[in-house]
Amino acid sequence: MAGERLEFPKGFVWGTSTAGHQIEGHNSHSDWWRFEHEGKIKDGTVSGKCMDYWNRYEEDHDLMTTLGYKAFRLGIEWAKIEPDDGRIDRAAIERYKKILQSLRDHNLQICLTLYHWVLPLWFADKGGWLWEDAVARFMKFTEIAVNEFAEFPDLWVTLNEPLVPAAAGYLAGEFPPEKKSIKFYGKVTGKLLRAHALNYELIHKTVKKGPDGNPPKVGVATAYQHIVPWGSSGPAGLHEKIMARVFVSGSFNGWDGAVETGRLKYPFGKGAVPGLKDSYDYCGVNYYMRQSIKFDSKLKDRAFVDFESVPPGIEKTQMGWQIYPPGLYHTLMNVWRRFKKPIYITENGIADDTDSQRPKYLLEHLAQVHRAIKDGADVRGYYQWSFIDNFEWKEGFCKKFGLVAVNHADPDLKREPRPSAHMYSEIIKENAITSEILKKYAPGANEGVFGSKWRI
Ligand code: IFM
Repeated sequence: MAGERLEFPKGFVWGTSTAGHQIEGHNSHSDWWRFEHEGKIKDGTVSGKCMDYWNRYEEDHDLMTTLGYKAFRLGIEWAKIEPDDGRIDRAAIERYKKILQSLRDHNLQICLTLYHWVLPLWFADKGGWLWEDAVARFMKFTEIAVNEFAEFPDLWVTLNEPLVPAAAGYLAGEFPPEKKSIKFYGKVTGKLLRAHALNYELIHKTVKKGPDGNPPKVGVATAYQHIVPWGSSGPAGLHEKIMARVFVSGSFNGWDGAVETGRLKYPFGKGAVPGLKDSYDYCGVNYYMRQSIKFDSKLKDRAFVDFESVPPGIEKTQMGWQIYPPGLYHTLMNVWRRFKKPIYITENGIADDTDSQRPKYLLEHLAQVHRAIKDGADVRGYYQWSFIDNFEWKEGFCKKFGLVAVNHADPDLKREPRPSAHMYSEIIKENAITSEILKKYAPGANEGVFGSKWRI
């Protein structure tokens, strides 16, 4: 075992990932802020001052550089920039510029997300994404943001996981605005596809050169689960196979298919969308889990499908998600075959308050990234979710995704790197997973990293 190494390509981008609402704090005037104050968060918390990144960004960037991290993904909050309809808060823009400049000063590459699920209250009250002016008004905001922040991003993410707010907010009724309608899901997704296409064009028109002197790199951070049928026998098994296909084609295949062809299909709409075809300069992959589609006769209102069950022998995270590293490999290979564009893993991580699973999770997933690169996929970078513990939407603060622990209840909000934060530093320094790193942090991962365990 000693002396083994999985070497990454020279110049591989090693970063961490976050989103505005989940770490900044001081976010009011938004649909999520209202939702939190209506008591809709499972652990009863509200985002409040959150991790106060808004004020402590210098300290956080210092810590990133001390740890040797090379890149950072962050988001901007529309509700901070346009808290009331048509009122632009200059101070918020200036603060974002300071944050971005500080990242530059720390020599950290910047990946900037324009939309990560949160809407200003005034916009939500007009109907959110269902409002007929939704796309036009979103574009007014992004025009300001793209002009103001043009010089900074190495990577632009127009939308984060667009199918999540569409499905959780308009189909499953779990996120604001808590609607339950396939028609709304389709309509909202169609609008998000249009919004992406328009932003792709806007960024290319506005920004001639990125920090590396080349044209800007624009994409979407897409959530891909590795979806498989559970494998029951008889009619239940047939239902599982059919539903697995339906989910794949109604979700990321539907989204990616629309970007590939430039055309919308049911349930997202129909016809061509100007500028949509081929509107990825890179593919952003967010991968966390496998989902096994299991027939359950009791779940009539969910098409008799149980998504949550975990097959025997598979470990799960504190979110209840299946840990399945080869799903990342298959996702990367599928995305590569489909688009033949550079790929960045814009998110991958685990909720684990004690850091007992994270080192192994991280090593085994990175080994699959390495495997995909070896098999020809042009994977250029990896952003671990998350740099620090974050406000995890409906779960509140109880789910800890951070490499760096922050206790929201601690008045000092002290930053304490978990062991995996140091392990990540060592991987970055080596630009490789080595048997020494593995032995030090997660000896149990040997078969899943250097062995054949996950070569499936
Ligand atoms: O915290 C989220 C993030 O906002 C989007 N992707 C998944 C993460 C973990 O659930």
